[in-house]
Amino acid sequence: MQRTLVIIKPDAVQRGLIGRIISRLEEKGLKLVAAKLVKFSDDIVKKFYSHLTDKPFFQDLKRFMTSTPVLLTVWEGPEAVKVVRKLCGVTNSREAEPSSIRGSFSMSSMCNVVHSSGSPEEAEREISMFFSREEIIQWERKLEDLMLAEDERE
Ligand code: IDP
Ligand code: MG
Repeated sequence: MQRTLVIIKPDAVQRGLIGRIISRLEEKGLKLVAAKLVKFSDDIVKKFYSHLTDKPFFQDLKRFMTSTPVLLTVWEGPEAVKVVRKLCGVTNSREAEPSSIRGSFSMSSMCNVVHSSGSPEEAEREISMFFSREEIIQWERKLEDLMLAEDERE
């Protein structure tokens, strides 16, 4: 089953939105398989956002991402990466679908409440940055056969 990383960012943690964001993902049918509260260091931000270090907004992004702990979560489901990207909405929250998480909770292109992995390869790299194998919990969801067809449960 595909996995994706969702980070609940400092703005959402400060605003008390953790529960509402997690609810959206749970309600959709994604399965939570790992979670951890972490305070990012400058080095982690540089490594995590290595594709952005040359951007003019990078210093602000680093300050933002290190300001408050973030909640790291891993979710599982068929096509989880694509499904969760859609649920989150596009980077600039002002352009995001109003029903998406960013579209619902943010007006910013930086303080956009969540991160989600952009591709299955990115998801694997990001998850392995923060979680060991033992920290990803395999558990049986009792309602699985009511939520997914058999060929979607692999
Ligand atoms: P993504 O989070 O939608 O995948 P990326 O381009 O990977 O978008 O950028 C990572 C993060 O960097 C964004 O979520 C946002 O917090 C910040 N960011 C990206 N582009 C801008 C910008 O133009 N201005 C300010 N912050 C930005
Ligand atoms: Mg990205």
